[in-house]
Amino acid sequence: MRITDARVIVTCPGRNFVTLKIITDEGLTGVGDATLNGRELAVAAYLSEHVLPALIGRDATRIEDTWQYLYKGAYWRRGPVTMAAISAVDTALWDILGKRAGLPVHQLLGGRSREGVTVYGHANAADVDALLVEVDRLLGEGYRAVRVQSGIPGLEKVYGVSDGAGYEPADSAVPTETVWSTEAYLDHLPGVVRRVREEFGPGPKLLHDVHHRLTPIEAARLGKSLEPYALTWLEDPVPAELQEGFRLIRRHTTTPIAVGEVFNTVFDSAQLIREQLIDYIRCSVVHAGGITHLRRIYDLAALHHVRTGAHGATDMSPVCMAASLQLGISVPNFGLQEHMPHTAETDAVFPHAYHYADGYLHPGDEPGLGIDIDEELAARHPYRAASLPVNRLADGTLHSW
Ligand code: CS2
Ligand code: MG
Repeated sequence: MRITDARVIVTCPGRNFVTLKIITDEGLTGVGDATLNGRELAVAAYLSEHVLPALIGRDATRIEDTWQYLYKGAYWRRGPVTMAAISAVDTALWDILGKRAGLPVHQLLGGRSREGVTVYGHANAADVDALLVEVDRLLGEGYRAVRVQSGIPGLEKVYGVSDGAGYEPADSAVPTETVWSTEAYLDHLPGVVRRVREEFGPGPKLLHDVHHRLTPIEAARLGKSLEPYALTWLEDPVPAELQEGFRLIRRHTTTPIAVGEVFNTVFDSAQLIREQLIDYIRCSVVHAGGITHLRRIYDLAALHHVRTGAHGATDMSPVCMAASLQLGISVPNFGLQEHMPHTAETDAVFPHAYHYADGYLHPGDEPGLGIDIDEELAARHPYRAASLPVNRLADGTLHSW
């Protein structure tokens, strides 16, 4: 089966998405997500200019060889743009393979290991009283796990807390600037989590996303202060370029740690996993080289007691979610899947089989990934420049956002 054509579709049904569609000589097509929030056009150009011309004529069933060809053949290996492009090709080829076999991709990966993919929802609010209402709403919708994010007194904007309908951090063409105070955050957050735990008891899985903003010793302090509330995970406590830095956190606290959403190859997390410095690996299909590479990361994690915690924000398309669920329903070391429901406008562009019910996402049993892109509808939503914010301390020092 030969690849005869491929096209990159950029659309913006409320936010930007980049989708690769691959067409074969047997009439089968496949889709892959190539969305990199704030850098969408970089990936679109990488695909159109440097990848697609080399795909035409290739055997569509040679998924591993194509992955190696695009990774090693690039010479300039790794990085978020390159790996998102490779992911899109890889994901689309798995989609095609499943369709050709008449099987859902999860069946090609070894089949179901669970009845559904347990998801966590987002409870975000400006203050803790409003946060309790949000947690209650999610628990009422059947979520067993809830990520809690709260405003911080004295800070105008805080990660994860929107000031209106919906939450989309890439809110302007030129990055908006936010001000951060680690002192105010560390003083306030433990009390927020305590209130949530007191209100809802030991049952719900509670998570919190630090979003890369602490030093290891600050993260150790926070982890220790949260131990009485038994978090399922503390996410991205510190920027993770220095993987051995997590040893310091581990020395001080038993609060479980999740990292990985900004990682794009196994090398970004290999030390963290091998030394069991983390408990959940959050890499995603779109950012970490597709199904082929992400399953390698997940397999390494499985050997070291590390579970999956796939990133699933709305700035990854439903195509990424569909692919993530194929892995999530089948891997032995599944942990949790993030679930930020897309808008109806987005879902209309990406008709899909997966669905939410009673705290689970179900991938369905459609051949391939069980999703497509409505190209005519996609064409009605032109790209809109949008960048992620930049974060500074009160004295102007640039800080992780
Ligand atoms: C966040 C993401 O969902 C999460 O865990 O860290 O929403 C992240 O802020 C966005 O993906 C950035 O584009
Ligand atoms: Mg996160």
